[in-house]
Amino acid sequence: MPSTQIRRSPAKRVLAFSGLLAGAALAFHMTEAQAADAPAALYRQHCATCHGPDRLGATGPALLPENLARLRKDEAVAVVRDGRTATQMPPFAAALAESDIAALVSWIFTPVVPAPSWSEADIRASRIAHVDPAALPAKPVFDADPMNLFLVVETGDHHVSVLDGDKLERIHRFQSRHALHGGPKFTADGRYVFFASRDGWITKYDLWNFKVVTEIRAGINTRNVAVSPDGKHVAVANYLPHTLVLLDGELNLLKSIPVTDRDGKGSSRVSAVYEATPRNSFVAALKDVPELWEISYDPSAEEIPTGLVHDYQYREGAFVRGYLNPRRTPLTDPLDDFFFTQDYSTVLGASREGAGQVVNLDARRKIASLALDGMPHLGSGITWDWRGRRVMASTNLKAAEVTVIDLKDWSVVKRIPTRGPGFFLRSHENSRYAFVDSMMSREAKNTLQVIDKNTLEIVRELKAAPGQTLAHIEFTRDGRYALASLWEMDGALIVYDAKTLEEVKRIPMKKPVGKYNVWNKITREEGTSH
Ligand code: DHE
Repeated sequence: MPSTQIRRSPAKRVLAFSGLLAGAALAFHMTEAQAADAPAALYRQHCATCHGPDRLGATGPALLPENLARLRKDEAVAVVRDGRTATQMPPFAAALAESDIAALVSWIFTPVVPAPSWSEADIRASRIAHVDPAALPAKPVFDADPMNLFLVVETGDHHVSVLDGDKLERIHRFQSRHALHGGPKFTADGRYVFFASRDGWITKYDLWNFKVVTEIRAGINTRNVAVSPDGKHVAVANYLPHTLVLLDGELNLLKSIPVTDRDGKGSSRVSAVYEATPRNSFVAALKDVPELWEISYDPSAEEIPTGLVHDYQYREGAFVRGYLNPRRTPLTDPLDDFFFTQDYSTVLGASREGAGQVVNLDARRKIASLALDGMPHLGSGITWDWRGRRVMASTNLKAAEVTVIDLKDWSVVKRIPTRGPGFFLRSHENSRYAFVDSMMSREAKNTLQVIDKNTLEIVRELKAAPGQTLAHIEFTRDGRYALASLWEMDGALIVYDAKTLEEVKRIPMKKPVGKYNVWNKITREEGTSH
């Protein structure tokens, strides 16, 4: 409190006695006040754009003690100084003195006062109904095949483009919330799509009428959203507050579940939540507690003992309805992300610090370890049949390789060396190729590598200009074309013929981070993320 300091300080008394010294005393106090405010000023100058003016997160995560629980201060200093692998956090060593970095880090570990919160009342109050869905026609307002549309998330100017996947032309473009992250999620009929922004906004969009229907802010810092195929249940994974939020299809709050461990003590961020159609459930990985949660959205779900819901002590005879209540599976390490086998019985999970884990959702226990270290990006994993075996493959954000794993015995079939660590791996059932980027490598981020899914060898490289980023592929519905992102402010979608691998056309876009084909998503095509 600078004003309190001024009242108490000896220099203030000097100021009262001598008008001559007043200027100097004032100058002294200004400096003192400025010193107290220095980390905040540094934050405003260097960090606020990505982490939010109030430290509540934007494109970057929230910088609050609650969010930094798993990070030591010396590690935080290193992150600010050297940047962070696998994120967009740049190094500040050239811009900030070591003492400034230390002051900044100490400051972000101090609580924001008053503590930020996002209550059920806040969630409810944030809901905006833009249009009455019943008043909109239940058929597309355009001629293109509604099942072969692409949505392209352009974070350059926070817009979403809609492409006709047959003509490969843009048919609509609309403004989105700031910094959408994760894949948008479609209802099974392809009409509605749900987006999540990093700052907690969930948007329901009517793709047949090109209209934002409803929005709600489900959290302060959000990871992703999952939606049941009928569009009646929506789950939101939050980093801040530590909640998993359940909404109905009109984005009314059903329940905000505080995410704590079984004895209710340790609380946790939610790493990610995904929908598991054959199980009528959402499955969520927790970042700070070694548990995997499964939450049924089937109103007739069988009862479960409360011991599996929240109490550490199993209380015999105490049951709750399974509907919208988490069932816990204890793990050896918390998970940062995971991948479902095609039948959704099993989860392959990865954690930044520990080894990979294979978890059976019915047995509700870990059944094997995975020989995966570094940071596999399992949410981007794909599967295909390889020599009579079903395999899955994943990039690794810390290692220059694609790892191919046998889904029967969890062994590593092959480690395919790539130009650099990559984010996204993509294919299509009708394509013999899988495309992988190296976007975490400064030198190779302009290169897409093409893997032959039969020989497991790299067979081709597709390059943008040096310094540019080329990443994230999605195929057309029939697998004939592969669309890649030239990830620049004046960027483009580059359309490749998926057989000849020749460039077919470019569609200008503003930093198109991701693109999503309606058919591939709703049919859970084996070559794309779900
Ligand atoms: Fe993502 C999806 C986690 C940084 C672009 N990212 C996901 C998903 C997870 C995840 C769990 C799956 C959610 C879903 O689709 O429902 N991402 C993380 C991280 O932990 C990480 C490394 C750190 C962080 O900042 O959160 C991270 N991600 C990034 C980026 O820096 C990227 C490249 C740019 C950006 O816009 O933030 C980025 N992530 C994406 C994209 C998807 C995604 C484009 C959707 C992929 C898809 O095709 O489904």
